[in-house]
Amino acid sequence: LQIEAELNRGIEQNNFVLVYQPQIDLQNKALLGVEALVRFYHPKYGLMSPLKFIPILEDTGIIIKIGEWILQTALKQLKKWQDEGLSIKHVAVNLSATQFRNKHLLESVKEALTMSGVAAEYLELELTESLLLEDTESAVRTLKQFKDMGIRVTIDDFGTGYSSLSYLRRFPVDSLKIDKSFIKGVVSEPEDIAITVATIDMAHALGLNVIAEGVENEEQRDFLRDHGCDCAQGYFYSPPINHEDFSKWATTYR
Ligand code: G
Ligand code: G
Ligand code: MN
Ligand code: NA
Repeated sequence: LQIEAELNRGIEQNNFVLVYQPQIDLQNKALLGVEALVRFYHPKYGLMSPLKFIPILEDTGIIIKIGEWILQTALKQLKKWQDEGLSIKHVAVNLSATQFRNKHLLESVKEALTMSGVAAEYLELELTESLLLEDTESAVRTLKQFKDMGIRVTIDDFGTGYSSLSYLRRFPVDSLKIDKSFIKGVVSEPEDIAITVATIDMAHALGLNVIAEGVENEEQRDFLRDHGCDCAQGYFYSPPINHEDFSKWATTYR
């Protein structure tokens, strides 16, 4: 209950911050986009992982309010970077199940775009596979509305959920993000290699982009690039960092 109250006050107390991680085009090495990830600094206990506090935000419904703050903050930051002349093609924002099911989702996304002055094509939403499979009919409807608005959608943590190919065909999404658990063994474990290569080929056969997350070294980067993966994200390039550090990173990258 205490933690609930603290999370609930988190925006006003400036205890939530966003950190940003670059996404790199594997074929030309250019900075392509950035993923925004939320952090919570507990007034007493310090930094808390989203793995701990997102479930609490979800169960209490506080995620709706925080989710709107996350979207608005990420889009405003992208606008600043674009005004500073940084070439960033999109900001990716994670949506959780409660947000995705909320009937005001579309409205609040539109509002965040309007408030920030960012065009819809610069926003990418990351949704997990399992979230989409909860109610496929309504998921398809919501995804179509995003598509009509020009917003792009990525299936996050791909491969860890149910991964039905027939559903994948029905979802109007733009890209798949291969989960970091497969990238970990992508140069050494035959199963991870097989799954990663198959995912890249399948995504391309369906006209989708593929991004790999959790890229930590040159060997993984080279393997993914040589197997046609479009984009990469991970500690090899940069961990998630605050906006000031990201500005510095981006101006010195390359
Ligand atoms: O950022 P990591 O750095 O620790 O994130 C852990 C988990 O929390 C990931 O599964 C990630 O998708 C999720 N997460 C991080 N930021 C957000 C966010 O802004 N919204 C939602 N819904 N999930 C997030
Ligand atoms: O939203 P998603 O589930 O994709 O969250 C990404 C998670 O992966 C975050 O917790 C982020 O901090 C973490 N992450 C980002 N890059 C790396 C990496 O190179 N290695 C590992 N192990 N984790 C990473
Ligand atoms: Mn993500
Ligand atoms: Na992921």
